[in-house]
Amino acid sequence: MAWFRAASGIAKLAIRRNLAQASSYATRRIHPLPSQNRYFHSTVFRSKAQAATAPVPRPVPLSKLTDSFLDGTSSVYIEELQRAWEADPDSVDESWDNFFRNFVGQAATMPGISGQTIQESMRLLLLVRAYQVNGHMKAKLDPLGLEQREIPDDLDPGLYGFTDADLDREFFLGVWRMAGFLSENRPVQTLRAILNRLEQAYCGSIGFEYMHIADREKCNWLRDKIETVSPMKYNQGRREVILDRLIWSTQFENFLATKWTAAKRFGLEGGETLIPGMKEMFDRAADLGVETIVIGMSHRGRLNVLGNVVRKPLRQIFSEFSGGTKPVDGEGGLYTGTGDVKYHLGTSYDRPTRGGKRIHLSLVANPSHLEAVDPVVVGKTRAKQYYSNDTDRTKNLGVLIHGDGSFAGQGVVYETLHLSALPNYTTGGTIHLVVNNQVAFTTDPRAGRSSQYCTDVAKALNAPIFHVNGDDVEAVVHVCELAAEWRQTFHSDVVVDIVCYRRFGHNEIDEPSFTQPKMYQVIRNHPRALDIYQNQLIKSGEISKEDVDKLLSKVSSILNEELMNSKDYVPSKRDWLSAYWLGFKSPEQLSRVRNTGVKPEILKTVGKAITTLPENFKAHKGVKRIFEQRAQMIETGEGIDWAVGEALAFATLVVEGNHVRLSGQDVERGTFSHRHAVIHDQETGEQYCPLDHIIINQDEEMFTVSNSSLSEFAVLGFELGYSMENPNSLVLWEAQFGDFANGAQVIFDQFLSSGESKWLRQTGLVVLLPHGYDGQGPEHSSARLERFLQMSDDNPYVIPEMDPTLRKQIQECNWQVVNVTTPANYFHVLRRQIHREFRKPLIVMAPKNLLRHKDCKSNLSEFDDVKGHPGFDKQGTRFKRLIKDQNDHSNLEEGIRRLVLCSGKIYYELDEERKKTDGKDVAICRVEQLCPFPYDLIQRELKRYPNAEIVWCQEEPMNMGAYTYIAPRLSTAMKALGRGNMDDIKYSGRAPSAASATGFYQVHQQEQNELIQKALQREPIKFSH
Ligand SMILES: Cc1ncc(C[n+]2csc(CCOP(=O)(O)OP(=O)(O)O)c2C)c(N)n1
Ligand SMILES: [Mg+2]
Repeated sequence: MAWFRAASGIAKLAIRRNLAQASSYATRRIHPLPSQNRYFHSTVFRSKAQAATAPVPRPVPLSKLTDSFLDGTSSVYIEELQRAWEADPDSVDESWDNFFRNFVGQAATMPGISGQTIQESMRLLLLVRAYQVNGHMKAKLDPLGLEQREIPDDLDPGLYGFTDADLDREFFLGVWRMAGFLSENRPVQTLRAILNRLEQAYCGSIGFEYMHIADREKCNWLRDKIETVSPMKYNQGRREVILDRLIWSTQFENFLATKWTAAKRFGLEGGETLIPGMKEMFDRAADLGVETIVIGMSHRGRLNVLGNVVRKPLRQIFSEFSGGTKPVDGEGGLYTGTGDVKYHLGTSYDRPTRGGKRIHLSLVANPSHLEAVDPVVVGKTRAKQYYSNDTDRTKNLGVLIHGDGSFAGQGVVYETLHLSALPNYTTGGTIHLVVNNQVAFTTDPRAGRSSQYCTDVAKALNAPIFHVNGDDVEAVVHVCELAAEWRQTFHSDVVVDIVCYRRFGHNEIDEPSFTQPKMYQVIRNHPRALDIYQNQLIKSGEISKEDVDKLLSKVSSILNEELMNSKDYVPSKRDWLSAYWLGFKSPEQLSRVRNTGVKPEILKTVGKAITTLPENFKAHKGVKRIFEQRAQMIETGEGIDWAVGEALAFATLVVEGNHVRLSGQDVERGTFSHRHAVIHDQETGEQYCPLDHIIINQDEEMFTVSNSSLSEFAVLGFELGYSMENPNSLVLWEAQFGDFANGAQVIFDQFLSSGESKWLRQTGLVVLLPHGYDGQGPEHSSARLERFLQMSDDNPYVIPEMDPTLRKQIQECNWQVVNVTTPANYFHVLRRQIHREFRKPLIVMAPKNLLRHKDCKSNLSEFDDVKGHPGFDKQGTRFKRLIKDQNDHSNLEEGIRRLVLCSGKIYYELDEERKKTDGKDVAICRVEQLCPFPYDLIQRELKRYPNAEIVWCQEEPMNMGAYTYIAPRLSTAMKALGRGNMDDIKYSGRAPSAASATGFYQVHQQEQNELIQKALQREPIKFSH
């Protein structure tokens, strides 16, 4: 049984080569069965014929497996197996085949033979595995050396019975289908050498965490990179580049610190190796096919990234330090918005790479709210992929830079990570870089998170995590490159955790020793990463001190030169238009009002396409009925309901070449089972989306409707980022119920309502928020209309220019808020988003019971642009900002005693009650667009009813709904006409309330009844509220 002993690698390799030439064997090895490859629990069945010749394995009790192993039962069994194998290698199980191939024919007396036993082999495997799983726990990650971590027992060779006496014995580790240490083609090594290399690979400056990844192929890929035969080493040329980049990163902060001592810049000192790391990552990504990178990051090191990585001109950065951002004259006018602090601004540039390519980098503007920009970056990346036809998602990459505190603490991180593999949201992997300076403002990690690492959240995604000591610039560069390779190979997320420190306070005027005295004692005496690296290179003789000094002085003279140039720096072009946005107007440029009606033939054609199902498609009978009714609506041109109105808007926009994307929870069917944008074959489960079949050879993604993950913050952020890429797209996010939108409040506050003003970036994103009081309790009634109106920036006391040819009211406002009541008006407001020369967010209070309301119907003639049809005027057919009373009122109705103004579905209830009570002397007008306030149309109605008492009717409580927004504006409109003031606006609605609605249905009905009665009561309303 001498062959059992492990022997020299050379002999084994020769055998392997011989065996590999036998074709059946080679094929099996090269093409593993897919089932084996993909799933953990898999069984490989052998053919019956083979099974018949193979000996039937008998169980061997462990007690029998002695050190010499091959005695007793086992040896008999193995001898039998060996004979069978010699006769036909295919007759035994593959694992035994492998076993014999490894060991057969070796001379027992070859030099270096150690007498490796099967137990030792198994223990050694466990030891290697322990390093793979837990090696990172022993890695030297903390540059300050303050970290106290218990080293897990399983990294101790003694645990496996190895002693000093074993250190110079040779062992063979090969395991079938393994990479790295355990691969079969590794030579026999002494235990000492194995341990050394394990320590180097897993416990040096890099802690690799990847054993949570279930996919064997991915783990093997990583093992190949980590467990190399000898440690990775950069050549001199690369080292010089790394040094140069580290000098730039360090000098940049230094320069700002000396020139603007009191300015806040959230410096990168202590984490300067981020810059060479990022640059290498981008170079490597470019080598591997990436053309565009969208970057999101917060305050820390942002200016350094802008200057050194994105290459925003240094003179511009310095000029902003000296005097802030300056208004620019040029094509877009002087519009500057409110501006923002310099460490929030975004920018984009084309940057050459080391490999001689060019890569387009854009850093997305972001608010102070940490991590809020994450989904925005991912959405923008996805949009770039769509527009550049990047179907394998290898040309456009998203990179997010996080802080340790925020990565662990902010929920949106998890929400964003969970979009990463969803078919309609994936971007083929985001690279995450954490600047882990081991403190968040004044909070220590032990108070800031419960997990060991700040990156543990990414394990949920099976992302590999590379922790790296931020003082070891080469290690940082190495893992950054590796991250780029991972992303381009596996198209999934990867995390680099740069463990560093923060040399100064949270910002430059903050005193860190108040709260971290010990840490800062160490930091004060700690050398900079640059000093460490340059000393290392000088010591090894790779670079001379003089050369280092030359590099240092070159960088500082360029910095000084740029400072000089910054004094008269004038930005040459407006920074807010990206390529697709050329020609779009700024808020101060006049833009034309356009017709949103559509030719009747087109309406009929697309109407047919969206109401026809494929012949053999077995739709649910309820859905089939709905589609038959829809077809009927198009056919007759009558009774078009909400869903068809919406589908017509989408379809006509698609026909005109626009991209339409609707996402949100359950939007495919629609929360209220009304949309049915995707239909399921009841027998095959196959899906059909009628809106994918509007034009011939329609691109699959041109119309996209997609159920999202159950997230508001990340999904809304994603769609916002998506919408910012190209103006020729209608991007919509729908909340399940409107009140859930507050889960995404940061996106509304920080981006949607104020993004254009702060960062000069437009978006036409549409937000659909189901709203309306149906007696379903506090949580499902209100989309908190008041919040959106309160954030609107139109002045309540100034009537702007309202002449249609001069009007810029919407352009000057931060967003539009509508509560639309007819399918046709919904159609037009959606189309208006695209048929204009600027983009503005649109908040829609979407209906619930109007989706099926018998009166909430429109005729096809209201959608077209035919002269004489309803709604057609000089400019064509358009969205009605206000719908006047439906009775045939003339321009002057002196007999009308009351004008009830309202918005949304309460209109239908008021109208019904008016019919019941024969209230012919009451006019009811619908304010369809609440913001910006339609002063012109309101005044038109005030003039029409000169004697009418003016009532604002709403179903929301007084402190909610539109009342507080409407009242001052209506009063401004009234005052201008001499029709009274605030006291003359009579309120009919619910009383102020903490909860948005009652949970008792009967109370709801009673309240609803009372507010309707009050709005229509015969006698004048005594009090204004
Ligand atoms: C959502 C949010 N909460 C609180 C803050 C206030 N804040 C600004 S920086 C900071 C600490 C961030 O720590 P970390 O993520 O570790 O980044 P670092 O500043 O250490 O680079 C805090 C709490 C914020 N900007 N955003
Ligand atoms: Mg931190």
